[in-house]
Formats: sequence, structure tokens, C-alpha cells
Amino acid sequence: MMLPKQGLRILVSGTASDSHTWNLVFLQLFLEEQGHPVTNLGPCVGADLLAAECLEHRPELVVLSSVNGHGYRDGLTAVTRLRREHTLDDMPVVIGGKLGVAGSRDPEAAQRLRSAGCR
Ligand code: B12
Repeated sequence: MMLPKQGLRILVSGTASDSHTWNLVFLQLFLEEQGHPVTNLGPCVGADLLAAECLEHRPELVVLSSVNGHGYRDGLTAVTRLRREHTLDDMPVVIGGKLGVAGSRDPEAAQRLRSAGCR
């Protein structure tokens, strides 16, 4: 894929219940190394704060990261809240890390996240 010269303006964020930070730092450094300017909101970001920051920064991509095992539940709440902001309809939201505690992929959970507005 050809990237725009300036890269994408990316907002990286932890999820509401997740206090882990190195995942966020790693993602920020990795994305910056690829040429993308990154705003990192840090850990424990609730859905309303995330929406407010997205309205202010207007990122071209939101990267949600969770590793504490509540990524599915927190992510669903976050993306559902973001999709209430119709001026952000074009803003892609992705989520990754560890979305549950089972240690295996859950295709149904992934599908529910996509249906709620993740890509
Ligand atoms: C360090 C650590 C902590 C530190 C965090 C310090 C800090 N400031 O961040 C402390 C001690 C505070 C901590 C606390 C807890 N932890 Co902890 N922690 C870890 C540990 C050992 C390392 C995590 C880390 O920093 N990794 C380094 C980063 C760079 O890698 P990463 O986190 O894996 O992130 C990468 C990938 O996940 C991926 N990724 C992440 N997000 C995204 C997003 C996208 C879109 C993509 C593509 C990729 C991606 O890319 C990242 C970079 O490579 C892991 C175990 C392990 N070895 O992974 C447990 C672990 C994550 N912790 C765990 C748990 C349960 C907790 C607690 C809930 C424990 C408790 N009962 O209190 C609390 C969290 C409380 C909360 N409210 O969130 C569990 C999670 C279980 C699960 N998901 O199934 C783990 C896996 C340990 C375990 N095996 O049980 N923890």
C-alpha cells in the first residue's frame, strides 16, 4: 500500500479498565518509525474521553490496545460510543492485543466488534 507522504495522524489509546502501558509505548514507537504522527492517550481511557479526544484531534486512524483480558468488552463499549459521533463516521478504528482471557482467538467476538464499527 502507498502511504501518504506525511503518514496518517494516528491516535493510540488504552481501554477503560486496562492499566498496562508498554503495549501503548511500543505501538507508538512502531507507528512513528513507519512515519505516522501519533497521539498516545495512555491507559485507562473511558469511552467518553476517547470520543472527546477524537473530536478534538480528528485522527485518521484510531488504534485501541488492550492486554488485561477485558479488551473485547471495553473495546465494544469504546467503538459503540465512537460510532455515535457521526462526524467521525469515516474514522477507522482497530483494536488488538489480548481481547480475552482464553488465550485463543474468538471469531464471534471479533465479528461483534466489526459489526459495532471496528475494522
Ligand atoms: C508488565 C505487566 C504488568 C505491569 C504493567 C506495568 C505497565 N506500566 O504497563 C503490572 C504489574 C502493573 C500489571 C498489572 C496487571 N496485569 Co499484567 N502483565 C504484564 C506483562 C508481564 C508484560 C506486559 C508488557 O508490558 N509487555 C510488553 C508489551 C510491549 O507487549 P504487549 O503488552 O504484549 O503488547 C504487544 C501486543 O499485545 C500487541 N498489541 C497490543 N495492542 C495491540 C493493538 C493492535 C491493533 C495490534 C495490531 C497489536 C497490539 O503489540 C504490542 C507490542 O508488541 C504481561 C505478561 C506478558 N509477558 O505479556 C502481563 C499480563 C498482560 N497482565 C495480566 C493481568 C491479568 C494483569 C492484572 C489484571 C493483574 C491483576 N489481577 O491485578 C493487572 C492489570 C490491571 C488493569 N486494571 O489493567 C495478564 C492478562 C491476562 C489475559 N489477557 O489473558 C498477563 C498476560 C499476565 C498473565 N499471563 O496472566 N501487568
